[in-house]
Amino acid sequence: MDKKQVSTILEEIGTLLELKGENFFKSRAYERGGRTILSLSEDISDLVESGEIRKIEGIGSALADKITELVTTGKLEYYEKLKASIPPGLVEMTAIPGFGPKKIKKVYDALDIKTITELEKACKEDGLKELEGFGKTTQRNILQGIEFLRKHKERHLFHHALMAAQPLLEAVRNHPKVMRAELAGSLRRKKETIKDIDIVASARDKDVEEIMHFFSTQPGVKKVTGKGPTKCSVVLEKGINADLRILPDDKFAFILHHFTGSAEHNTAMRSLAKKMGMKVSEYGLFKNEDELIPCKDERGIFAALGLSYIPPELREDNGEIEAAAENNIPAMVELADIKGILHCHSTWSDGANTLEEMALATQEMGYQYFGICDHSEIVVYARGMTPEQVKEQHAEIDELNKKFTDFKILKGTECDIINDGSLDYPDEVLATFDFVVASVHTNLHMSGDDAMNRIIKGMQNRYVDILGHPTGRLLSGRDGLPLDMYKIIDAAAEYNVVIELNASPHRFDIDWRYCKYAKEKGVLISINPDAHSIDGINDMEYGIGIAQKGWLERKNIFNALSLAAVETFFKRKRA
Ligand code: DGT
Ligand code: CA
Ligand code: ZN
Repeated sequence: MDKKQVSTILEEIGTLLELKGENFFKSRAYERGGRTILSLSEDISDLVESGEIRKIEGIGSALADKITELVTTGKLEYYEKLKASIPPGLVEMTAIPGFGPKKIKKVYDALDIKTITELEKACKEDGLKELEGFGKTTQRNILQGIEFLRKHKERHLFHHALMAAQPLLEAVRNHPKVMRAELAGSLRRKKETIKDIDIVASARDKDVEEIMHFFSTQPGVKKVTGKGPTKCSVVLEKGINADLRILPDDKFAFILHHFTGSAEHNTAMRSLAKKMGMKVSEYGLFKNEDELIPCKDERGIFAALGLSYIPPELREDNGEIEAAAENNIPAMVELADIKGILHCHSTWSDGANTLEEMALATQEMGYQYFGICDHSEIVVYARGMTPEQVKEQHAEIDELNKKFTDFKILKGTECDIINDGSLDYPDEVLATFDFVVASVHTNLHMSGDDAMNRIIKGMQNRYVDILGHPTGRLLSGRDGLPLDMYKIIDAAAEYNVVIELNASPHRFDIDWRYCKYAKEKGVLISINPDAHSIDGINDMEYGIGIAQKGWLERKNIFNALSLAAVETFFKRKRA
């Protein structure tokens, strides 16, 4: 069991304890323990083996015992028992945005509401009104939350699906009778959320049965839901469905292309083929009705249709076929192009690692600069900083910077844009930072016009360099502000503001669908991890995937600029 898995279980225990109404400090200890584990740079099994786990601050002996049991046996009896003692519907309710364990317990205790369906019915009938704090507005918010959950329930966050898919793909690839195997579907196209995992493979007909059996008995497979001559469907532990398709190797290019999709891209490919007197589908590429044109790989299919290679990320029928026909598919940005990391948090606000740890990790990864952006005062739940604390942090940065050569910590802030569009710090305080990321964390239920005015006014402040996660959406929790992104991009061009592409797989905000327009308008995009721990910096890789999906090239990316160039931008911006 790795750090992430251990941390998830500890945090879940915290939630379960809260649902049981256990001592607040006890449940917090588990949640905090979960975060601590994630912030460790050492390998978790080494720490357990050497007993060092017992010496870590914030991990008491009860927690250390449980971590040891988890890491050595892969299971935890305490957790299993705890889970069994709570109606599963209550745990499901914790996924309703804005409806936390305390509220769930209150409703359960008073009205014996055990499932989301019962909760929904009660809210519709104003059945919670007798409970303190559950007036009409709260009940309406709960109903909206349930609706959001339903809409998104069928989809999984990209990184969850990828982590579930990778070991399966590896296993299939390493099977001696498998010739080729690849991820397909939305996962290969790096979409922000994933309905199910698609894997395609090639093998000889007589081996298919054996490979399917091997696939369906992999660790992590919970249930087999379908088996046919070429397809095997399973459900994984996390509730994610996965399909494996196996065909002879001469069909591989066609099934890989077809099942990579998107359906819209496939449709456009089909009409192009038709125009050229050909036919393309999962069965092959044909001319003169049924004469197969052999293609060894996808490149061959595209070439036969007069197209250059189209990377999977672009296959959304968003102009890729026209561009490929003119040999005009751009070279998309890559992780290696990124020169520095901006917008991260530390223990100064709600991060798990210290500023120094975060900076050293960034330097270690080979970047030139690290822009710390802890929260501003208004975000109380994230321990937003007072101007006094900002001064202290700046003194620490000055000291740390003396130690570095060829690397620099930039003094940044993630300053909230409050309701009326003004910034949470006055200009005198903003002026003390090297750069300012402005974003929204509060009042995300605003209406269209108010939301637009708020963001645009925020961007007009000359100290604002980057608009952070523009809508404030959470892919698993809330829609965010209803912004007209085209107008926001126009405003960014007018006021010379960079727009963030938040690389956290929970956000991916700005949405990739608007990146091409930003590119046309000459608005630079900064790919920022918004990391709250060292591990979070690795989200950059996901952000790069989304940037590629948005057709962004190196020249469109702000933090692909050198340290000197970003510093010049910041200085000119406020001059
Ligand atoms: P999702 O919803 O995240 O699973 O997205 P995909 O793209 O993985 O969709 P999925 O799993 O339903 O199907 C995989 C691919 O198969 C899809 O991207 C394109 C192809 N495909 C599926 N249904 C159709 C269809 O009705 N027409 C065409 N042209 N292609 C299809
Ligand atoms: Ca799929
Ligand atoms: Zn942030």
